[in-house]
Amino acid sequence: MKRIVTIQDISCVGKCSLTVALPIISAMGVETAVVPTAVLSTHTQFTGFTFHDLTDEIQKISDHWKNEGIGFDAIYTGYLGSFEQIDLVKKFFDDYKTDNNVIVVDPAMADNGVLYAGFTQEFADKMSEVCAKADVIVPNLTEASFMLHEPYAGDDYDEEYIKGLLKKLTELGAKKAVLTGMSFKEDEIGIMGYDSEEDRYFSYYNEKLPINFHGTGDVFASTVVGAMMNGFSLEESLKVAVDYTLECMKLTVANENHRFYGVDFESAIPYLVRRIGK
Ligand code: PXL
Repeated sequence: MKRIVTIQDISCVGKCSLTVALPIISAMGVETAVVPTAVLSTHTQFTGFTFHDLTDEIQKISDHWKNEGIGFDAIYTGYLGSFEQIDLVKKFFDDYKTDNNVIVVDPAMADNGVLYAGFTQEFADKMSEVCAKADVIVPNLTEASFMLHEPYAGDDYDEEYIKGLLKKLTELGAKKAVLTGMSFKEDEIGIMGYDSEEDRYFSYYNEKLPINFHGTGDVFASTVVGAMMNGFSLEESLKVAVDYTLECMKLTVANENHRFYGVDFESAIPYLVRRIGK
């Protein structure tokens, strides 16, 4: 069985970060080790959330695993809470990267043109150092714009502009860059990516619903990692992730009692498992 490690916070209520990555990747038949970087009562879109920093644990956990001879088929990072955590994650990559594993970075720090609570342009610059070490990065347009010091284009962009951003993202150092939430037709949304080693662009779109939910980026990135660990190519994995994220959103809309803070990814897990042929 493949084993991955994901490094991000645990928001105890919120349907994001570890409470999404752990169930989704596990459901895909992949052992999912975790490095919790902080414990929050909820994600930061709530007011009054508590925050307990676990930065001091990161190196200790990593050192113990080294002693045990533990390795990973993928290293997947999401929301990170501080500059120091970013330095520790970069070191973790140096310690655990091999010729046979893959580093996937979701620079989860912003959406809809704004940074999440507590983050600054300097933090976005620091996050691009994590992206530089990745095989695959999956920012949304807001995150990419902050990392590249580009004005946020909102809905006002075309393919040429996105291709330019993708190329610049790989120039930060990542081998492959994927922009999520890309929409060039009113009724379609999906991804556009660039493979710098093959100098090739790719894209995939599915139905666009007239609604946005929090946490879909984490559902998406977790699914990409899980599908790759099931032997899917990156492009096939991105398709699975777009389709599953849409399925989660559809089931959320259909549930009139859905939570306001995240999607019903749990209800769509049977779809995901069927989709990857498990
Ligand atoms: O979904 C990304 C995310 C992860 N973790 C925390 C967050 C957010 C987004 O707001 O606040 C703590």
